[in-house]
Amino acid sequence: MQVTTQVQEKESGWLNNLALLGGIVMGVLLFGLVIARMGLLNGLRGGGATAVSPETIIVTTENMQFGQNILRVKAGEPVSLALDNKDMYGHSFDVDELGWHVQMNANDQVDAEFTAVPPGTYTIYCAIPGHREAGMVATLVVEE
Ligand SMILES: [Cu+2]
Repeated sequence: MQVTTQVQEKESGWLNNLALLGGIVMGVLLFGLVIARMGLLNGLRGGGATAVSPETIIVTTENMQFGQNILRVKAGEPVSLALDNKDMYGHSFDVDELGWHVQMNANDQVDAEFTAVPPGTYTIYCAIPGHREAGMVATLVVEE
């Protein structure tokens, strides 16, 4: 009797190992599928397919200036901004007409997302007193 029990335990242990191995194989296959799908989506993005994640625009603020004089985005598409403030004092990213208002702390990075922008030309500025006058102004062009 004892021997039979031992054999059964050994067999179930072997089955557990097989199940574990199967799980690992499935995991690897799923991972590969996800990677393949991501590659496919990236390939389709240029073809006018619905973008899953918006393109991120990095805007650096340094020495009381925005890194770009002009930002261009597409109307109606999600806009993802990565605001990177390299100054030792706070700034903000404001577009009054679109209701975009983002505060940036000193030496800090903030991510912000906006959507559905009507075409046009808008003024970007920093709302901290004196900063706009000192040159913290840029232009946002929303293209059709
Ligand atoms: Cu500022």
